[in-house]
Amino acid sequence: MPVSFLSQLQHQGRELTGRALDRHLRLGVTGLSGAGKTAFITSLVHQLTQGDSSDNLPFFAVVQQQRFLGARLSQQPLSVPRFALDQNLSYLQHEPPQWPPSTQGFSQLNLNLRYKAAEGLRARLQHSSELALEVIDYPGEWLLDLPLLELTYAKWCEFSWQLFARPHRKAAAEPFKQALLSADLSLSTPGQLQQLTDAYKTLMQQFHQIPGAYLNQPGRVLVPGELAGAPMLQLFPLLPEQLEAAPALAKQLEQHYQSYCQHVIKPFYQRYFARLDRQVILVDCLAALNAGADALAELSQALKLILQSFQYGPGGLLSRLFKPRIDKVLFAASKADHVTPEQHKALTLLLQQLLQQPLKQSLYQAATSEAMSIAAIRASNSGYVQVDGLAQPCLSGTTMTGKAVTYFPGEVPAAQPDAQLFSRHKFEFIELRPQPWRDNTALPHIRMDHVLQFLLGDKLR
Ligand SMILES: Nc1nc2c(ncn2[C@@H]2O[C@H](COP(=O)(O)OP(=O)(O)OP(=O)(O)O)[C@@H](O)[C@H]2O)c(=O)[nH]1
Ligand SMILES: [Mg+2]
Repeated sequence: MPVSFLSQLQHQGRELTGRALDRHLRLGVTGLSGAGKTAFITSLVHQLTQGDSSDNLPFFAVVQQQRFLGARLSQQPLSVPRFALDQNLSYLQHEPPQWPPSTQGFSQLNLNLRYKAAEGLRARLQHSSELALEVIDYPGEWLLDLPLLELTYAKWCEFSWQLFARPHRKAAAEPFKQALLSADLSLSTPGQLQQLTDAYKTLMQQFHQIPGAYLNQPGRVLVPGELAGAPMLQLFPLLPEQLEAAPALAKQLEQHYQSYCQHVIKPFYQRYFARLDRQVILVDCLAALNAGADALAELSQALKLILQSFQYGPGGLLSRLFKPRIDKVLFAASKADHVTPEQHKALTLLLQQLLQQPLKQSLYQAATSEAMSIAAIRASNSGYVQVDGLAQPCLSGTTMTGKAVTYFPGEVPAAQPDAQLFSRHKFEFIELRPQPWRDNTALPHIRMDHVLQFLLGDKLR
C-alpha cells in the first residue's frame, strides 16, 4: 500500500476521533487573489506559536487568563505541501521588508494548541487539553472556479460575454472577440484550438492587471499549478451565437469544461472546502474603492457567487462527524491599517453591505457571524497631527517605493457609494511596505486577538 495513502488513512482516522471529541477544527480562509489570505495565515500562526503573546493579544481570553500553553506544528498529510511559514516571515525581515509573494499552489498547516481548560470535567481531570487546528492556503484565483460547478459550458459562455461587455473590461476583450469572429471555427484543428487558448490566456492576464476585474475564470488558466499543459486547460468561452454555428468546436470545448469541473474543481472543493468548521472571509474593500464603481459591483458579485458554494449551520455531534457545516463565519475587511482607526467602523459596515445585501439572509442565519476590520500584519502607525489647533487623525508608514509618509488617507463610505460619487471623488488608499520586523518579536496587527477569540475562544474554554 503506498505510504501517502496509509498516511492519509491515519490522518483521517485522527481527524474523525478529534471531531468526535470536538477537538479538531478546520479553518477555511476564503478570499480573492490579493485579499490577504497568506498574510493572514502567517500572522495567525505566528501569533499562536510565538512565546509570550499576552501584550500582543489583549482580547484573546485563553492567553489573558494565562491558560494558553502554546502551539506547535503537527503532522499533516504527506501529500500536501506545508505552508511556508518561515519563508513568509523571512520576507518581512528583508532589507527593505517585503510582503510574501502571491500564492501559486496548495499548502496546509496543522497546529496543535495546548491549553488548560477553565472549567468542567476536563479542567478537573486533565492537566492540559489539546485542540488540533488545520488551515490551508491556495491561490485566490482558484476560488472563482467554484461557481462553475453550477453552470453548463453554454451558460458559462453567456455569463462570460456579459461580464466582458462591462465598461472596465470591454476594450481589453475586443481583440479576443475579433479573434473568435475571424477564426474559421468549422476547421476545429488542434493548432487553432491552441491559438485561441493562448489568446484567451493573454486576455485573462490583461484582466488580471485591471484593478477591479475580479471574476476571471477558469482560475487554472491564470495559475495552472500542477496542471500546466493539461489538454483540459484548452478552454475559453465561445461567443454565445457561435455555439450552434460551430458545433464540433463547441462540443470539444464542452468536454474540456466538463472534465475541468469533474477532475479539477470537484476534488478541490471536496478536499479543501466541503469539510470546513469555521470560515474567515477576507475582503479588500479599500482596493475596490480605489478602482471605482464597476470594481465594487464586480467584487460584490464575485463574493456572492463564491459564498453560495458553502454550507452554513450549527454542527451537532452527528453532523460534525459526517457532514460538517460551518458554524461560525467571520467577515473581515482586510488591510484596515490603510485607514485611520476612526474609519474602521465605516469600513466594517461597507463590508457587511457588500456581503450580505446580495445574499439571502437565510444563508448565514444558521451560523454565528461577526464582521470586523482587521490588519493581519499592520504596516502603519496611527496618530494625530495638529491642523489649525485641532487634532486630526493621520497614519505614518513607508510607501512601496520606499518613501516615508505621514498622511490622512481619506474617509471610508459606510455604504456602497453610487456611481455619481465615484465620478466626483477619487479614493486613494495607498499600499504600504511592511514595517521592519525582527524575528522572535510579536507581529504588529489590528484585531487579530478579536479574530482568534471569535474563531477559537469557545473551543479553548
Ligand atoms: N497594509 C497591509 N497590507 C496587507 C496586509 N495583508 C496583505 N496585505 C497586502 O496585500 C497583498 C496581498 O496579500 P496576500 O496575503 O499575498 O494575499 P492572498 O489572498 O494570499 O493572495 P493570492 O495568494 O494571490 O491569492 C500583500 O502583498 C500586501 O501588499 C495587511 O494586513 N496590511
Ligand atoms: Mg496567497
